[in-house]
Amino acid sequence: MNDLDTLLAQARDEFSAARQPAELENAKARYLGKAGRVTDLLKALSTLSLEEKKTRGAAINALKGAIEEALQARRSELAEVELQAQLQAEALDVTLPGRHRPVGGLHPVSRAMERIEAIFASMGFDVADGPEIETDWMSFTALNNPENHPARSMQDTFYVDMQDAGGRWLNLRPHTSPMQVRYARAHAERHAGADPMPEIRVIAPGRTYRVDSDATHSPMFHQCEGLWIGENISFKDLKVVFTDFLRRFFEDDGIQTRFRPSYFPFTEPSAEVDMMFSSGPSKGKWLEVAGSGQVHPNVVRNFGLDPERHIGFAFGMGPDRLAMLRYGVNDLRLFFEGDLRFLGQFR
Ligand code: 2NM
Repeated sequence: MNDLDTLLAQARDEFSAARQPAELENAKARYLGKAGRVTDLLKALSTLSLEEKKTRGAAINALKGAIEEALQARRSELAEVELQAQLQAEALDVTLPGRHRPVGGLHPVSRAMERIEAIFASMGFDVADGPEIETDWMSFTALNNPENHPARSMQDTFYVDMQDAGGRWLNLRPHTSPMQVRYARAHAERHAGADPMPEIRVIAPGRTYRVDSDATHSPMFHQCEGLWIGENISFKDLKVVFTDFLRRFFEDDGIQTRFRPSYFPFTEPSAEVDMMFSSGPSKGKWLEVAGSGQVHPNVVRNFGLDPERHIGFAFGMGPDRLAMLRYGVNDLRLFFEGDLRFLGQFR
């Protein structure tokens, strides 16, 4: 191998070793640049004879051409590598599913609550909410529960390890009636001396708590109670109001209701409200949906009103159960587990 062949082999090796275009251009300068090896060879020609110049010059020119060819080949390779890397980096898989922004929605129980509130509001009922931690007097005594009533027991009611400013022990309200009591007392005070006093028409929806847990009971559940007190609001008003409510809530004008005698300390007389759909899977079956009755005179007195003049009805129902009936859910616990596969079906 002559010196020119060796130089060509070296140039090819260095070009192959270059991993970046800039490295390659540096290698090129070492051979073809102003101070490069090939340029040096050409300069050295001046010392040769004319005959030697001819053959040596031709050989150097051939070498130069071969080096330029190798350079060009390596440039193309590096450009191709760079292009492939760029294509990889910017690869776009058009078959991927789109990125969607999940849409939230109201909890089914909230939806039921909002329906209940809208229907009663359209009948002139105010919507009241208030404390979930209550005193014994608000949760039981004001509602005509005897001191030894079993509902007051620690097996049924959650007690809070805390007393209020007056040293009274506190509980998690087992129903929303305390809110009815608060509302009625504030109403009686605001309208003291007004004759006639404006009617009390209010519902109290919200969270309530009892020591109970199975497929149909949750320790936290929802209640909505209603109260209508006027000069002579009777059981027939209760029947009309509640039947109308159920027909609108379930969008079934053929719903029938049945008021079945019962007992509650806070009402007299008292009745369970049963309803029957006019169609659908449970047609022909009576379903218990609420408790109700004429507000007991002792309770009216605890409102701060005269039970001889202020007469009316109250009812209490479970929005959780109404939501189960409306949406066809068979296990109450599904509402409170927070599983989005279940909850997402109610958007
Ligand atoms: C029920 C059943 C019957 C009720 C009574 C009252 C109040 F405050 F007027 F005394 N509020 N709600 C009541 C009556 C609740 O729940 C099953």
